[in-house]
Amino acid sequence: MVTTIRELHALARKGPTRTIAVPWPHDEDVLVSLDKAAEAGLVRPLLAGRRATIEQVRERLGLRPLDEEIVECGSEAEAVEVAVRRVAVGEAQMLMKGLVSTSLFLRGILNKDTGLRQKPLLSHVALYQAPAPERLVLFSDVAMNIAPNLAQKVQILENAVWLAHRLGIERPRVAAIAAVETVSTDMPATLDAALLAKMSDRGQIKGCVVDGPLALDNALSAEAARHKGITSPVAGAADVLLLPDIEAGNVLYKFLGLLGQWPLAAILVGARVPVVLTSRADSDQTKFNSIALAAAIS
Ligand code: COD
Repeated sequence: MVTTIRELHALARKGPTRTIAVPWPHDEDVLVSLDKAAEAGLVRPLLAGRRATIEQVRERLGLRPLDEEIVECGSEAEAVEVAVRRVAVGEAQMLMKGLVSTSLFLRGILNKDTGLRQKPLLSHVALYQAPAPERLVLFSDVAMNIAPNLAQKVQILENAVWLAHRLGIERPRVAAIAAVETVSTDMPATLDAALLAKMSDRGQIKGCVVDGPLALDNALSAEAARHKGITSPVAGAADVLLLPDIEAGNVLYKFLGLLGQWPLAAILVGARVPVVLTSRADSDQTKFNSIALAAAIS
């Protein structure tokens, strides 16, 4: 079982070098992370963008040219189209968002004719290394699905559980997060969370154990759970946090990013290949971690 981001790097290094298509990689953190990943033998970059700009950024950073292919593109939209197409025809085995808007990038992946859909619902998973004791915790969905209904939450949960299994977490403990740990008709997230827990009890959701509603503190802290008198196999020990919507998830994601203390890797699950999807403001280290995660599960 992978329990730290460092172990994830080691797992990624065991696999073959894969081609990673990156639209509009005109960004220091993107290029530094690709440089590190290429050096580690994880990837061979296929860059869709402006060659002159890529070379300028490289020069500014003192990076040497890599063994890579650059496809000249005149716009972000063209770059997304080229990168997605190269993956679709099998010339690249991973995809990574460059300096393009998340919506534009996601629409390219979702395109019914030319995109990369595989599972019925694609979702984003942020994988954090939590401290004391060190362990991996998956947060979803913090970046793609805006206001998922119950059926979509089941799919988001299943995608996160799929990823947890790939990392060797055999029976992930899933916390369906709300603001409180009791069911309240005024708070729809608590109703969905209670239904997900019951679906898990009845075997409608498999391969994991789900409890909810749980508040963030009692999902992650055994002490907080004890304090509130919650008895649950998930409380205080959650491996997966199912966030109620993109607002809750993304605020948490950005806040943890600003604090910068929990190492992070972030990808999209459900497409034909792993997709590295970090925020533009995420560090080169987070981007490298995310490439390693994508490589580890390829
Ligand atoms: N998985 C599979 N299919 C999907 C998904 C999904 N997650 N989302 C939409 N679809 C399908 C729909 O079923 C439909 O067939 C088609 O795609 C269009 O659906 P719309 O009209 O809801 O989609 P769009 O194109 O308007 O929006 C889809 C986005 C993913 C672009 C949108 O949900 C979005 O902008 N999400 C937030 C992205 C973002 O800004 N994140 C911030 C991160 S920092």
